[in-house]
Amino acid sequence: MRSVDEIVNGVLEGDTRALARAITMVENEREGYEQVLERIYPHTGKAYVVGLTGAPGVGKSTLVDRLAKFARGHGHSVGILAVDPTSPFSGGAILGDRVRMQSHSGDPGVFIRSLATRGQLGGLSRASGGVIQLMDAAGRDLILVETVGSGQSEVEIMRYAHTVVVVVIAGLGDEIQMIKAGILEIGDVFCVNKADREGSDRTAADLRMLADSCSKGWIPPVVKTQARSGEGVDQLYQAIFGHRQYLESTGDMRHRQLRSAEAGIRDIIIEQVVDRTLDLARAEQVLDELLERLTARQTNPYQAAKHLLNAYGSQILRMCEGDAE
Ligand SMILES: Nc1nc2c(ncn2[C@@H]2O[C@H](COP(=O)(O)OP(=O)(O)O)[C@@H](O)[C@H]2O)c(=O)[nH]1
Ligand SMILES: [Mg+2]
Repeated sequence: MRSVDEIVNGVLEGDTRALARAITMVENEREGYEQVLERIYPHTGKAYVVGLTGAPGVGKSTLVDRLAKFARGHGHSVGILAVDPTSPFSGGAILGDRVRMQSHSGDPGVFIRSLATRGQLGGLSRASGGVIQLMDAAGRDLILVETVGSGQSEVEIMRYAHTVVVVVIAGLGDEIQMIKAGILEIGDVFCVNKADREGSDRTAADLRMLADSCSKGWIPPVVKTQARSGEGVDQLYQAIFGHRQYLESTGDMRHRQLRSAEAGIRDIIIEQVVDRTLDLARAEQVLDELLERLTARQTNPYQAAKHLLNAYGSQILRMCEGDAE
């Protein structure tokens, strides 16, 4: 196995093989991955991170592919992360993404990776945050993150993005679904893809009204695209960079940076406290007993949670200190 030193140095030199190895370490939580992430962290914060989110099949991968081409045309290096929590391991969606992003094979300026499901709560978001940091430290100028799936994990991962693009198509009733899932609130740019479809103008007009009504400060632009032919992708690119300029000129960039920093801490606390507390309690059969008592209504969830935090809090703190060494 390669040493942490070699991998860290490789990533910082922009070596794509080292970057690929480091990402695999993070994805599989292989021994040393936390050290790698700790060591590269001081070298992050330079990349611009754009998240694209939306229902399966709306054309996110095709758009990402087009945006990457645009960015290459402007001389930027690109990292692409496709996150699909619904697709375990060799799932179809990610394979499809690979195919749709193949136009970059042979261009070392575009680095593509996908992440599939992770068992635990927050695991996918934490791994995504780590991968984004690795690509950033490896010198990628623009990082495009594609997420699909059910509301919560999308929202979590998008906290790592500077600009969030919400992609919809006409005729799915997507708008209503998104309002429900809270996706609409996180959009900085709305993209109505497959604008060749009937009803696209209407969908765009509806979104424009929504964007106008709920915005404070930045009014999210609505862009119509046809990713397959490439039509409108230049406008989408401009809308994304218009948002970037807005963030930079208003000081809102600082808020995005703080949001991303908080997301990083939160994901780790969830792992170290939530998962560890439950794992320890499970291992000592304390959890089973508590659950029995809960279902018998002999205790309540607040009492039970306090009991567990009391019982394992100091042990977990010692474990965290051990990790940090
Ligand atoms: N008609 C039409 N099809 C498109 C357009 N953009 C993408 N597609 C197709 O929609 C399908 C799903 O695209 P994909 O990028 O994989 O969607 P994702 O699941 O959101 O990543 C593919 O067959 C694309 O070729 C478009 O603008 N118009
Ligand atoms: Mg896709």
